[in-house]
Amino acid sequence: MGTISKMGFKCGLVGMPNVGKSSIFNLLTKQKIAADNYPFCTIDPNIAYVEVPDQRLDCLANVNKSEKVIKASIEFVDIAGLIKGASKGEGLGNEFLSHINSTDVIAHVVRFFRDDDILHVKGQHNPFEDFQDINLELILADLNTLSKYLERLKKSKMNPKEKDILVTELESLIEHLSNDNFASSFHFSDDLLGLNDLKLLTKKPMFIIANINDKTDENEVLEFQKKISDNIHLVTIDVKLEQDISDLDPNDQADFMDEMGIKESALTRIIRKGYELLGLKTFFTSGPKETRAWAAKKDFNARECSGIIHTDIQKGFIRAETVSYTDYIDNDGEQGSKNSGVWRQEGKDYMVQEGDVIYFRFNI
Ligand SMILES: Nc1nc2c(ncn2[C@@H]2O[C@H](COP(=O)(O)OP(=O)(O)O)[C@@H](O)[C@H]2O)c(=O)[nH]1
Ligand SMILES: [Mg+2]
Repeated sequence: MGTISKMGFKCGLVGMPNVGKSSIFNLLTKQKIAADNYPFCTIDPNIAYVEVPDQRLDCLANVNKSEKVIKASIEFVDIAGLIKGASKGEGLGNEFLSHINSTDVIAHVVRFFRDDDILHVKGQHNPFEDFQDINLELILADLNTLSKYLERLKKSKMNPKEKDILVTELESLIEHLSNDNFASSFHFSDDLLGLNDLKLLTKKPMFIIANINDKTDENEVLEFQKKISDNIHLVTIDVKLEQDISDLDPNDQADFMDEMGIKESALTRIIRKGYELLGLKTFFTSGPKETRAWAAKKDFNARECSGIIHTDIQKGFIRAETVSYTDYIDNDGEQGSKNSGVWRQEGKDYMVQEGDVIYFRFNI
């Protein structure tokens, strides 16, 4: 991935109908960021741009007396319409699956809350079965993609030796999925990884949002966690409670959370988890005009990071002047960092570190 669009990081909410996806989404949109910071945002009722909380921003802004503070953001998409049979065209079917395809992370919402007034699509309460039903649709969609891909590959004019290797590897991937496994748990060879046009839903990182209420038996969530693979993270949320909190006056919110012993809102935890699973790192730009956090893929070098700010900076990249966040704060900003010799000049290949404060030099 060379240049990326600024708003390119997407987290899709999926799950059975009536599990609370739209309710969670609506809570996220309440934190909607000031639109004038993001003039290129399209207005789509199913997309929310959500700011990533980061306390370091205020400290940086304080050093430079910045007029404006802009947080990093990620995009959340409410993906409705997944039901059993989607991979065979039920419900929104393939249209729905292509929405998931455009996301980078999947947040799988599972209903643990109990409420007789809210219809359960399957007629009975069974979080694990719900979870598996959705997963199976994703696996079936991938199997569909893979068999078409394999057919095309077999007909292609590729060097027969290379082709044979790929065919064998794809066949073992198909077998892996046929045994109800996700592509994310398959060991991809470099050859397979090289197939950039092969896009699989179950290869995307996924985490679970367990939507509970006061009638949920805690053990039920624990039992669920035991049944799923260790590397699938789970965030618990009580949507109704969070709705109540968000309806409070901002000043009362903190008090209420203190009383309830809640350290961080579930939304903050969801946003963080999404950010973490996207494999992102944060770097900062800071000056009197604005202090801003930018999200970059973990393996982005200085030049690639500069492209997140503007493609012109990437094109005319000269160097990155940088210092770690801690050194920047300890030395009271740029001048202090220069005076104590921690301010560095780095070239285009410099691997930007989490928290770096950067000034990019470029010409156009
Ligand atoms: N009691 C209760 N009801 C909920 C909870 N979350 C969602 N609901 C209700 O369940 C219904 C479906 O929720 P919605 O967010 O639209 O689900 P979606 O189909 O997954 O988008 C709505 O009437 C919600 O008010 C919850 O945590 N507790
Ligand atoms: Mg919905």
